Parts: sequence; structure tokens; C-alpha cells
Amino acid sequence: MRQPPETRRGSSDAPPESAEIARSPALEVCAAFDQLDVDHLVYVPCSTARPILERLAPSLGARAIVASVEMEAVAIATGLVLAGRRPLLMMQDTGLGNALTVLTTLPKAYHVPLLIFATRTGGLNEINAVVHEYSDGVPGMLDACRIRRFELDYRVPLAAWRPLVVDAGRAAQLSRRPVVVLADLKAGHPEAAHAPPAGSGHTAPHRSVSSAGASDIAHDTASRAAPARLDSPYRVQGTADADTDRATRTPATTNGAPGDALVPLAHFDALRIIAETFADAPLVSSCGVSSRELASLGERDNHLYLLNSMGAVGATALGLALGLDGRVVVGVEGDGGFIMGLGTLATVAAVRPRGLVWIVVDNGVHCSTGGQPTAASVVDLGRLAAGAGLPTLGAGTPNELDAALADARTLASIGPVLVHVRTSAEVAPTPYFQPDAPVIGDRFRRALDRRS
Ligand SMILES: Cc1ncc(C[n+]2csc(CCOP(=O)(O)OP(=O)(O)O)c2C)c(N)n1
Repeated sequence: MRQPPETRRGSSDAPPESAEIARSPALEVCAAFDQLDVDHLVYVPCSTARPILERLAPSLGARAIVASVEMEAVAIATGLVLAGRRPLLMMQDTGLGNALTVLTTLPKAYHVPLLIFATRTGGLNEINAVVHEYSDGVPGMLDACRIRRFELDYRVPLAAWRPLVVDAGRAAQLSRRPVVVLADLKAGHPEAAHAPPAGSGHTAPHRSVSSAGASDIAHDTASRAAPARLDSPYRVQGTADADTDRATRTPATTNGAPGDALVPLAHFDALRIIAETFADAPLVSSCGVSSRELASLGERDNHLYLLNSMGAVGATALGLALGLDGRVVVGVEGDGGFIMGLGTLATVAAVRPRGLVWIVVDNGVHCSTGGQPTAASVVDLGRLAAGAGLPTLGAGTPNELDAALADARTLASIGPVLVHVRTSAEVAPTPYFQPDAPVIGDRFRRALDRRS
């Protein structure tokens, strides 16, 4: 049992000892993150995590990244770890469901250590009437996916919170797998029944969440100044023709060689040109046809072939670009995957990582699953990206692609670039491709090490 503050304080005038300040679950958890030397925070907010977020995020500055959805957060953090960083991932447990496919098929499958701190919903003091329907099943869901979990709630003595979170972080490192801490910060804690030190900016983590508290948070957010919106100074090539015949996928050319437009770019040729142009750059490719076609050109250590994790290419490449401090990183994915992870467009536009070249190879269909149409047969993805404020280059012929990739390399030194490549829907016959994910991950990490 901890001593009461009076008996531990040397004199009434002396500043409180650090051990005394760390007398709430939230502050114990923050102390653990300090001990683990966390260097990035990737998170989707939760109101009970607010005391932790308010302490961590300001100290990390631009290295605190708000993700649009939890699967994206997992992929960003995975990219950061592969780049040699020590990110912490925070989310509400309600978001674990959103993250589960990517969690299991990316960091778990590729043996990437990841510490996830998930705030518990449901249980004591829960005010959300529906969330029990989901949150009661969270531990079982993680168990079913064989993702290790640690649990923290009012039954765990306060003194055990910090070591337990540190243990979870070490377990992730030692096992080279994602590990989840499920922490109930709203259920009250008998040993933390006093407010944090005045002026610390923290609210009592054990208070139950009221609707008044919720509206405070909404107000705080609304009153914050909106970031300046940059108009894209760059051209949008080859993506502007809304009347393009989507059925035949005739590319809209603006700078191709004479006659270029008559020859639609084949999917395989697009990937070959991309691989040749960025021969030495770390490259993340999407599952299905893209990874298969790329690998058929010769497997490369600097290529991270995703074998599932549809929709996570942009986010993984974003994490890598952030972790590699502006080195050119290429993400290659299909239009279906891009649309699945569309929130990442907003995140990339907000975070603006230098070095990121995000290439959407748009064949208008889910080619890997038999050619079912994607929304890109109606929606112009290049315009979408340009609308988000990203420098966007379009291409629909080999010459246009060459030119766009050369420009993209230059522009990437300033910030992220999106290249929208329209191709035909045919794919090259490629051999079955099912390499071992941990081997791909290990090769990729070593390739990055060799270059750094
Ligand atoms: C979460 C998830 N949903 C569905 C799938 C099945 N799937 C694999 S590839 C693919 C289509 C990908 O389409 P696109 O991104 O356009 O790439 P393309 O196959 O055309 O190269 C789908 C739906 C999956 N792997 N993961």
C-alpha cells in the first residue's frame, strides 16, 4: 500500500517527488511510456485517454499522429517500426475490430513488434448504452487471433500499472509481435482518488465520463485554429477528363508522345516502370496482382510485398516515410485498395510527410478477385487526391508515367506526392506467389539498415 502524500513529502515547501506526481493510472502509464522511450504516438482519440494524450502529444509534437481509422494507425505504426522507430499506438478498444485484419496480417504476420494501448469501454461506469454489445467480446476476440493482451483495471494495484505496461512493451519487443494493453481508465481506482497536481493540465482519470465532459472535448476541438490549407501548386495531369470512356479505360493524355494515347498502359508495364525508376527505394506493394507482378520481375529486398492488409499500403508507406526522415518511400496500390483506405488520403494530406510517393495503379476494377468494378470507374481518384491538397500527377501512357515519376521524385523532397496511373485491366500471367511474410519483413528491414 502506498504511503499517504504527507508522510512521503520531505517538507511542506519541498516540490513533490516524481513518484508522488505519478499517482494516477494515467500518469503511471505515461511514466511507463517514458521508460520505454516511445518516440512516436499514433492514435485514434478516446475521451478516457485524454489525460494521457494531453501529456504525450505535446511533448512529441509532429511525432504525434492522429489516424483516421485504427487499421490505418496499425499500418502507420508498423511502417515506423520497420524504419527503426519506437511508436506507441493508442486507440479505444472499439477500434480493435477495425484494426484486426491489418493487425494480424501485417505486424503479426511479418513479426513486427508493436505496443498497443487500448482504452476499455463497457464495464463499470460506462455511459454508452450500446458499446457493451461489442466490448464484452474484445478479450475473446484478441485471444481468437492469438494476440497477447495485458489487462489493467481497478483490480490491479496502482503500483503495478507502470511495470505492467513496461512488461507489455518488452513482450512486444521480445516476441516481435503486436501486444495489446487493455486499460480501463474510467472505472475508478481506490488508490488514485485524488486529483493530479494543480496546473498539470490533467483531469482526474478516474472520474466517470459525463455528457458535459464530452461536450467540453467537442468545444476544445472546435475552438482550435484550423490548419492553413495549401492550394496545390502542381498540375493534375491526365486525370481531369471526366468524359473519359471508363469502359475502355482510354487514358487522357496531356504530354505523351504522338500516338501514345492509342496504346493504353498495361498494368504490368506500369509496375515495371515504377520498379525500374525507383530501383533502390523502399517500396510497399498491395496484395494480389500488384505484389505478384512486381515479384515476377525479380524479388527485391527493398520491396515489402503485402500479402493481405488491403487498404493499408498508403499508411504503411506513410509510417516508413516519417521514420526514414524524408527518404523517398514508394507505395503502390490498386484503386480498390486506395478506396478501402481512403481516410489515409486525409491523413497524408494533414501530416505531409516528405519523401512519400504514393502511386495508385488504377485499372478501374478489383482485378485480383476477378475484375469486379471499383468506384474508380465513376470517381476520379486523381481529382480526389488533388482536392485533398496533395500534389497530384496523372499518367496513362508509358511516357506520361516516366515523366510523372521523375517529377514525383523531385516533388517528394518537399512533401508527399500522389501519382494516379490509369492502366488497362489486363494482367500478366504470373506464377503463384506465397513467400513467407517474416522473411519478407526481415529482408526489408535489413535492406533499410544497409542504406541508413
Ligand atoms: C480486407 C480485405 N478485403 C477483401 C480482400 C480480397 N481482395 C484481395 S485483392 C482485392 C482487390 C484489390 O483491388 P485493387 O486494389 O483495385 O487492385 P487490383 O487487384 O485491381 O490490382 C480484394 C477485394 C482482402 N484481401 N482484404
